[in-house]
Amino acid sequence: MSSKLHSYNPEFIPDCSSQRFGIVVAEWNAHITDKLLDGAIETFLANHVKPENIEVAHVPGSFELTFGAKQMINSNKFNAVIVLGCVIKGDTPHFDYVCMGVTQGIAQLNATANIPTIFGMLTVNTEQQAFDRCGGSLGNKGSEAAITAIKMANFSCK
Ligand code: DLZ
Repeated sequence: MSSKLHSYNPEFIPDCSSQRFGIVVAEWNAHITDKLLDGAIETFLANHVKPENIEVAHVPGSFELTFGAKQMINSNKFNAVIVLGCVIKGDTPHFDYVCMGVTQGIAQLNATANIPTIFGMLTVNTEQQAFDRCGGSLGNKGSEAAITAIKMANFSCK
């Protein structure tokens, strides 16, 4: 089995045909995050998630992803939540603070909530590195987030 999520083997993807997924997307760097969202939705649909079981909500920037995810978790509607964002170091004077804030926020949700939150935020040095990861030479991290969401929604420690 490949260790790369973007070349996953569909045979190893659990049945998620009756599961529900929430996606929170940052509007900042929308030219990138829209592509991450497309990748996530395409991958959910390719793995038999029903379109009506995918809910998308937008927030202004990546820093708001934690709040958006928390609201989705508290709605009790979903089996897993994905956050999608893009922070570009060269364009973001307080890059480290935004990245750390979101990383810690999502980690805290994962440590406390009953459903998983999947971290689909690009933290890159250049716009080109972002393009490479939203459908370019390094795949689509939104798609990888969807695969991770499906796997984690079906996590079992039996
Ligand atoms: C302010 C800001 C900056 C400078 N850069 C980014 C970025 O690269 N990516 C991103 O998603 N958001 C950025 N933001 C917005 C913050 O995430 C947040 O929306 C504002 O600080 C308001 O809380």
